[in-house]
Amino acid sequence: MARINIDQMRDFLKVYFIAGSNNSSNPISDVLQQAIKGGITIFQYREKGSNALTGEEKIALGRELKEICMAANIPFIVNDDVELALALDADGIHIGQGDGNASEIRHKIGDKILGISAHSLEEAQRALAVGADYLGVGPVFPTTTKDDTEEVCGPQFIAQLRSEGVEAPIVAIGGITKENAPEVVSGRADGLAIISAISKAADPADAAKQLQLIWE
Ligand code: FQP
Ligand code: MG
Repeated sequence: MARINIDQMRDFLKVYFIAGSNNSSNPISDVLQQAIKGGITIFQYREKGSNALTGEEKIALGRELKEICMAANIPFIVNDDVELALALDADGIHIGQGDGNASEIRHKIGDKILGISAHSLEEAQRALAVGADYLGVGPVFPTTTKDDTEEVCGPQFIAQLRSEGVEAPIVAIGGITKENAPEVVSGRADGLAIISAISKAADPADAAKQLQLIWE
C-alpha cells in the first residue's frame, strides 16, 4: 500500500470524531455508531485522562471500535500509542509534539496515516518534512476536554499558515461547535476535529450531521 493521497486525506478530515471511554456517560461504541450514522468521516481512539482504560481493556475496546470503523469504511486512527496502532493494524496514528520522534514513528508505521499536532509554522514544516499526512492545529477555541493545551490560536491561525505556504491537509481542533464551525471553515481548515460536541451531545448522530452539513 502507498501513502494516502492528499485529496483523499482532505476528504477524510471533514468531520473527525475523537473519543475514548471517558468522553461519554454512554458506551463509546454506541456513541461511535451513532456518530457514524450522522456522517463522521474519520475516528481517533483517544483513551486518555481520568479513569482511562489501560492494558488488555484498552486493547479490547480499541479492537471493538476498529471493527465498527472498518464496517463503516472510515479510517481508524490511534492517539499516541504506536504499539497499539500496530497491534490493532489501525489505519493510522496521531502524535503531538511530545509523543516521540516523528521520523522514527513514520518508519515504524510504514504507509499508515500519520497525523501530527502543530502550533507554529516551524512545527508544521518540520512535521511535513518527516512525513505527516495531515496536521492537527489548535486549540482554535477554548476547550475543557484537555487541561494541558497550548494557548488558543483562533481559526485565523490556520488562514495564516495557508498564507505562509502550508498547503497540506489541516484539521482544526479545540472547542469546536456547530455554532463556531463556520469560522473554522472560513479559516481554510480542511476539517473539524471534535470530541465533546459529539460525545456529550444528547443526540450524537444529529450533532455529527449538523457538523457535516457545514461542508455542504
Ligand atoms: N489534533 C488531533 C487531530 N488529535 C489530537 N489528539 C491532538 C491534536 C492533540 O498529543 P496532543 O494531540 O497534543 O495531545 P493528546 O495526545 O492529549 O491528544 F488532528 F487529530 F484532530
Ligand atoms: Mg498526544
